[in-house]
Amino acid sequence: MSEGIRCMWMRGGTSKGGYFLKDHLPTDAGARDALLLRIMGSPDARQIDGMGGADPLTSKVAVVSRSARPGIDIDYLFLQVFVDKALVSDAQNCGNILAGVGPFAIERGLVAAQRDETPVSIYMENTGQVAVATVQTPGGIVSYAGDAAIDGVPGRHAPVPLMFRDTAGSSCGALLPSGRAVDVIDGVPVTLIDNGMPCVVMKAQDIGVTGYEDREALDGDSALKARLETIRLAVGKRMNLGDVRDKSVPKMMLVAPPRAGGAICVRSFIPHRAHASLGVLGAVSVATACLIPGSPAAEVAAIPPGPRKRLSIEHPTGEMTCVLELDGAGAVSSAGLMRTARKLMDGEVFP
Ligand code: NQM
Repeated sequence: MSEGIRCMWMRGGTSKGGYFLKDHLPTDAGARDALLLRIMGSPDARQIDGMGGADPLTSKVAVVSRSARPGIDIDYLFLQVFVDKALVSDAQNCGNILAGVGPFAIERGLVAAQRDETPVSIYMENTGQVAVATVQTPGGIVSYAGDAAIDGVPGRHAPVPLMFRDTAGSSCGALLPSGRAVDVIDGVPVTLIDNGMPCVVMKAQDIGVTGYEDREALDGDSALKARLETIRLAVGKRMNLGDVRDKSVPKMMLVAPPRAGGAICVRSFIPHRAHASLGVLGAVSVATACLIPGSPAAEVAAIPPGPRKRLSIEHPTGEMTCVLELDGAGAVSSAGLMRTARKLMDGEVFP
C-alpha cells in the first residue's frame, strides 16, 4: 500500500476540500498535481475512487506554509482539481476555501493562537494578494462552534471574517482589463472585471434567462451553457488570461434585479457548472461591477448611498453580504465578508 499523506478535510465557506502542509506534498508541480488527481479520484464524473464530491465546489485543495514575507503569517496556494478532466489549476483564488486556512494554520502550529480571537494574514499565492482572516480562539484553542450562519450551509458556526485589500486586477492586471465598462461579445453587453476573481458580468435577460433559475435548471440548459462558453472563450485574451479553454476562469455571472431586498441577484457559472451559491471573490467582483456607471450590473442593481457599501448579493440558496469601502475617487479600496469553516477530518489520505 502507498504511504498516507497527512491532511485535514475542511469545509471552508460553501466549499469543501483537502488542506495540506506544503512540506507534505511533492515540490514538483507535475508530481503534486498527479497525486492530487489520485486523491480526489479525477478524472471521473463521480470521483468514485477518491475524496472529491463530484462537484467543483468539493474538489478543492489548499496548500499552506509559513510565510517568509514580512508581516505575513501564511502562504496559501489554492488548487482547483477538475472533476471530469485530468487537470489541476492554480489560475484562480478561492475565498471560500480561504476561510479554513486560518484555523488550519493555527491547528498545525504555524500561527500562535491569541486569547479570544487570532488574526491571520494570508498571502494568496495564486494572485499575490493578502487577506486577513480572524479566527475564534477562546482560551488559545481554535473553535468552530458559534452562532454565525451563512446561506448555503446548514446550522451555525464560529464566524471567520475575511478582509481583502488591493484585489483589483488580481489575475487580469487591471480591474477592467479591456479598459471599458462595457464590451459587446456575441451580441451581449458584458463587463470584463477582476476584483479578486476574473468575471464576465452580463444581464441574465440578455442571454435568454431570468436570473432567478435554480442550479439544476441552469445546469440542465445546454444551449445556455454553450452560448456562455462561446463568450468565455472569446474574452480570454481581452482579459489577459490567454486561452481559457482549460482554465477555471473567467467565471460567468448572470445578474438580475434583486427580489429579496438585496442589491442584486446573481447566478454564476464556475465556469462550466452553475454555482450552488456564490464564490467569495466572485461576489466582490460582481459587487464592484454594480458600482461602475453604465455597466449591465449597475443597470439592475439597487445601491445604497454612502462611501461604505453594504451590498447583499442574492444567489440560488440565499444571499451573501459584501461590505465595500470606497476611496475618495469612488474606487473600491477594501472588501469584507463573513464566512464560517469546519474541521471535518484530520488524518492521512492514501493516493
Ligand atoms: O470566488 C467557486 C467557491 C468558488 C470560488 C468558484 C470562491 C471565490 O465558491 O472566491 O470562493 O468560483 O470556482 O468556492
